[in-house]
Amino acid sequence: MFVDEVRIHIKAGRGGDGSCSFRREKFVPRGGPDGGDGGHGGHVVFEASPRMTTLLDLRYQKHYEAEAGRQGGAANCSGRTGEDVVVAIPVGTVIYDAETNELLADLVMPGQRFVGAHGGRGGRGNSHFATSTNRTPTEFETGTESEERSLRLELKLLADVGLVGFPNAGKSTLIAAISAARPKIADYPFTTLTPNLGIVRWGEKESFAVADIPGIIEGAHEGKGLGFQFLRHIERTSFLLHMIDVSEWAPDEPVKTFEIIRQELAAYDEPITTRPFAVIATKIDLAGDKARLIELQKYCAGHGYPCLPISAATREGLTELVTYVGQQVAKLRAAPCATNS
Ligand SMILES: Nc1nc2c(ncn2[C@@H]2O[C@H](COP(=O)(O)OP(=O)(O)OP(=O)(O)O)[C@@H](O)[C@H]2O)c(=O)[nH]1
Ligand SMILES: [Mg+2]
Repeated sequence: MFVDEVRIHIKAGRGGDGSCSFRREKFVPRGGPDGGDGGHGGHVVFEASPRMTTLLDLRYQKHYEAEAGRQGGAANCSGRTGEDVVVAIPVGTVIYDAETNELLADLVMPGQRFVGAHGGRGGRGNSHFATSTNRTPTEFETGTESEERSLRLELKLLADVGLVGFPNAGKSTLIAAISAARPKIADYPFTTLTPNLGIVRWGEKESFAVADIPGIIEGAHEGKGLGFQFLRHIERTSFLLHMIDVSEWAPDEPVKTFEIIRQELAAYDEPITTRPFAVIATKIDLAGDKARLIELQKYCAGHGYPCLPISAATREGLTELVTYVGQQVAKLRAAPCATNS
């Protein structure tokens, strides 16, 4: 099961108390203070792990608590430090404070860590409090309280290219044809219910990552179909492919389809519509007299949008598509702020 949003509660370990103790030695009636310090409490730490692909584990375990520091001991023995709790999360997870919605961390690199809750400090033992006038202090510090907070974690896939389109447009068929991803493909809407990620190799040794997400439909902004729940997975992409079925049996007119998708994207997040994109006319092997393809091509030419016809079934246009997208991604990596204009 794919889970991309969870709420959890974390609590670090409290600091251990300092100790109050005096040296006991034979023939020394009043030994000096020797109370050791308390240990620091453990932290709750998040670590981005490339082995994890979903937040599912955190749906089952919602509470994480690190160990408290131990109390200091006699003979200046420090208490043991509480062990950290390390929570593995997928690369691409964004961590928010669940109450204030403040963005706390965005773990995009494998191995990257974030301390979500700091352990309390250990208190000092009475050996620290001896002065020239008070050689037998009974004073010691208690450990400090630890941090505790509720968090919301969101996984946003890290991909260069996002596939958007109506259900059944051929998104998953394309990702299966150009990468090693093997998503479910079928002749009915909403076959894809969770995002798929595929790595496309091109050129000598280059590659880009593509995210295939469930289809969106008119009214997605009102929650129709699967609503917007998966659009977060194209937020980090730098290039979009608008997948439009131009086969003669396509249920919708291509230009209208394109415009609806643009409106839905704008309703989700206006800046997404300034992102560079190309229009992909899919299923051209079923295009009949090509009326729909020609209509879409004319429209794109009129607006200056790149339009690439493909058939994932016969593989027509796939090499051109992969090379074109690879080049665009390479350009965008070099100049990450470019837009379609
Ligand atoms: N003939 C032909 N059929 C295609 C082509 N691309 C996709 N199909 C068929 O179209 C249907 C839908 O394809 P999918 O790839 O599942 O479509 P999708 O866009 O991922 O759909 P959702 O996951 O529901 O959003 C399947 O029956 C595919 O076999 C193509 O180029 N030619
Ligand atoms: Mg699909």
